[in-house]
Amino acid sequence: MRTPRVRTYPQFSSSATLITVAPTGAESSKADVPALPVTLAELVTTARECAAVGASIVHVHIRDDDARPTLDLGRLRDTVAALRAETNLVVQLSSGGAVTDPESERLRVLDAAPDMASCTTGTVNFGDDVFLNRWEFIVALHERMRELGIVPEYEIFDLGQLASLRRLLDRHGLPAGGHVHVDFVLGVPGGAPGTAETLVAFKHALRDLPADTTFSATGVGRSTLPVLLASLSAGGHLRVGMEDTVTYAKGQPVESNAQLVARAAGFARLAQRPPMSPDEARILLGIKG
Ligand code: KMH
Ligand code: ZN
Repeated sequence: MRTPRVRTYPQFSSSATLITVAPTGAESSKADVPALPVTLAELVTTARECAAVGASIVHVHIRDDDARPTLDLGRLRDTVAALRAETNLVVQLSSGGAVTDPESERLRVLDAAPDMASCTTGTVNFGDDVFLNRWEFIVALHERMRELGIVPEYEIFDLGQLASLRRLLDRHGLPAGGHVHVDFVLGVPGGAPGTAETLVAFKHALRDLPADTTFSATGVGRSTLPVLLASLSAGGHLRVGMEDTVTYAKGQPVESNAQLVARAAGFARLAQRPPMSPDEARILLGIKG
């Protein structure tokens, strides 16, 4: 009997899935979401649990003693040290902070010397607020990360931000590590919607960036699953976590970040793209040390 020929597509058959967990964010309050990790001990426990079920990067926002968002440099340094001591995860600090954080404090986050930091390449409406990212500030973040050897994750909330990223790389060079990795953050009220159509359009726009550019995607709120499934099927990576989603299913609050990572890892295995280890993530992203 003739064996049927099967065409293989590299991104489906061979590449593992990078799973980032964004456990806290700056928007939900502990009073509204009791399972949110807000202390350093809670964050480290969450990170360990998420690593055990398939996460390789942790995207970090921290809180003060009253559980309010803070960019306190001492706390950020302690957080980086504790996550490094207790996990093998790639530590990515948010330079976005909260919408109220001044540029000077957002830039100073880099002095905590994480492996990675986020960088958004444009301003976007953010619910009733504005997430402000002026061109000069984007350039300052990009250049400081190059100086310090911190690998950026470009967080993209709308399509024009990919064009700005191209302009940034053309004028100011490739990021530390030489590899470009972007994360599509979809479904923010004011940004691009969290749909498969958006994901495909954004992926298409990557043609203007270096050929080996990688992408992950996250869908805010109830767009979590459509975006996750679209990203997996399009050869992308995943971000999940309580920064983006606090409802697991209709009427069912998320119990823990590990619950979301475990679900993402399960889908990734079904797609025959199992979760990648933190060390594999370091190689992919050009993270040294
Ligand atoms: N909290 C948002 C205003 C980032 O981490 O870089 C910005 C944000 C993006 O979460
Ligand atoms: Zn964030």
